[in-house]
Amino acid sequence: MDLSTDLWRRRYRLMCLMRRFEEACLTGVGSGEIHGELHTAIGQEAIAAALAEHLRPDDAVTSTHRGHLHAIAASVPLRPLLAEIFEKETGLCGGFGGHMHLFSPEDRFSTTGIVGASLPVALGHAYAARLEGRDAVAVAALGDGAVNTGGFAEAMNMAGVLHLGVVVLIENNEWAISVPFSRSSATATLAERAPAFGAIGERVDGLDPEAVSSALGRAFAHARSGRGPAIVEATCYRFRGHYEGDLDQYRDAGDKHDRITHRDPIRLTAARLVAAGVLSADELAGLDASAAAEIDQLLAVVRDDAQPDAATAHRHVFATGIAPDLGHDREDVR
Ligand SMILES: Cc1ncc(C[n+]2csc(CCOP(=O)(O)OP(=O)(O)O)c2C)c(N)n1
Repeated sequence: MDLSTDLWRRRYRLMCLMRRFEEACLTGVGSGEIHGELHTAIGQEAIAAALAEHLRPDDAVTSTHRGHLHAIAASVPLRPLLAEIFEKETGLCGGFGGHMHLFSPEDRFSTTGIVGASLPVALGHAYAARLEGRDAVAVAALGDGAVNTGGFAEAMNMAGVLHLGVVVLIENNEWAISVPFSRSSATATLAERAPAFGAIGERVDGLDPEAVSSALGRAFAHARSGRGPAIVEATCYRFRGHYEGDLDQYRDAGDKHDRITHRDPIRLTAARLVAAGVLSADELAGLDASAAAEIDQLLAVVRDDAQPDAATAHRHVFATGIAPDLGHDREDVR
């Protein structure tokens, strides 16, 4: 089989799988199985799918409150990932973290709900790789809002000073909750801030997996070769509200409808592949059907998993063995 056809097959299926995964999470919100604010990245699949193509097993990825797809890109196993989101004891963190707190040390993957806080953690990974003599890259995936935090500027400067192998993947979906990018950035793009930090930077169409993958290829090569940090700003649009339950009254309803209908990265990719004769509409439908079946099966398994025992609710609340005993002991605090 033609290599590029095979690449497109994998890429397209992964985008579909990511969409179906997020839809499974929506099901859990609707049924009341998932509690709290759930943030999906529906509409942003092309970016995470492209990221998956560049990661080596020893690379690290740090992400945000909108981190499901980055976890999939980082090869975090789907069963414990979905189980954590569904708050099950089979989850990555035993169901204690929930959807915003996904940690998989084996995959060097973590998220944080604190906006802007994923980048300093990526710096730690990159510095550790340097000390261990590995040419691993640390990716910090974050949103356009995170770029305006103080921690972002501090961490970027340090990455530049130390020439750390950090790739900053900014998903510019035009909104930070209800604040539009156009009213929160002093620069027309975020990529153009890169030189201030001794980094390279470029902006790409985040609806086009090929464009994102090419830009990431350049960024990874730069970071891996010890030349310092790289920024890729991928433009996109989130299809859902900021979180499930957000009334989303700050965005123009007509524009939103238009984007979802005409600027869906999965549909755009499918149309391009068919037009170029790379894959047929039937083949594409088959790839989506197989991704949907995989997620349906996974959802059924996870739904059957048990929730953590209520008696363990205080586990991980109090540190044991590392601090002076203050009298409020762990297992007996129930
Ligand atoms: C330090 C901090 N400030 C504020 C918040 C509240 N908050 C949660 S998400 C968010 C917006 C983030 O926007 P962006 O970085 O663009 O990511 P997106 O949600 O668009 O993916 C804010 C302000 C937070 N979690 N942490």
